[in-house]
Amino acid sequence: MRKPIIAGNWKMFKTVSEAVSFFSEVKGAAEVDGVESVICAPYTTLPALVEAAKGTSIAIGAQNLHFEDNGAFTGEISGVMLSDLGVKYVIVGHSERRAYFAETDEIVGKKVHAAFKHGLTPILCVGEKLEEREAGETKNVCKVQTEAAFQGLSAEQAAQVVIAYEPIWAIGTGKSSTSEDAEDVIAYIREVVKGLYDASVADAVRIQYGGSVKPNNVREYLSQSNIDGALVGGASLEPASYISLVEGAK
Ligand code: G2H
Repeated sequence: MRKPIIAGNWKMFKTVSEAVSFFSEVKGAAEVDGVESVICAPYTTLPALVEAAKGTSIAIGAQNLHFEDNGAFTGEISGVMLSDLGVKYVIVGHSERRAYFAETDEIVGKKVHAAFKHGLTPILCVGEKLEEREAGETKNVCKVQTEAAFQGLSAEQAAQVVIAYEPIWAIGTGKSSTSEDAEDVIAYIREVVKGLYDASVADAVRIQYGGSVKPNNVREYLSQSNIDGALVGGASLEPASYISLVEGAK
């Protein structure tokens, strides 16, 4: 059985004091048996959050990493640095990074490898733009992105990847994919993983839905048999809302 995983993606929100105050409110309440709870926060808040999360079951994640370990890459942060902090997860290939920071499938693939090299679990984002959806290209886009990101991974690594299917037109827009549509695409992504490896890897991989997930729709998504969790932006920023999301994944 795959353990449901709720991951908050704070994007570029929260100072250190705001992050610490949030954590003190969700500690305990956002620790629910049988649900994995992850907070992917801005780099500046990670040391304080990792410290605050000690002794809790909430894991801390980053939202990006560079694929090299170190070097002349002004402003970048590497997997070595994240792992040294005690970070457990890292979001890779979020559509905002693909769109605003020119991340290609090739770069995303290198980042997935860098995450594993340093003991971090990647949350790999895939998903189609509105025009791709309208052109009937949704599944093909997800297939190409998934295959590129999994290239060169061992079966053992592949089974640990968390995939987040985020239709880009549903991100932060209040428009969410229906749970049936999301299930259809996510079941297809699982088939893609099966094609790359085998049924046991495909059965182990956890696939989240992301895009305007809220406390009032999280249960509906998670009731679908292939949807194993949610990657949540806006609704993960308030403590009460985050707690409801984790409870909703029970
Ligand atoms: C999609 C999601 C989190 P939101 O980016 O990754 O954001 O829940 O605000 O649509």
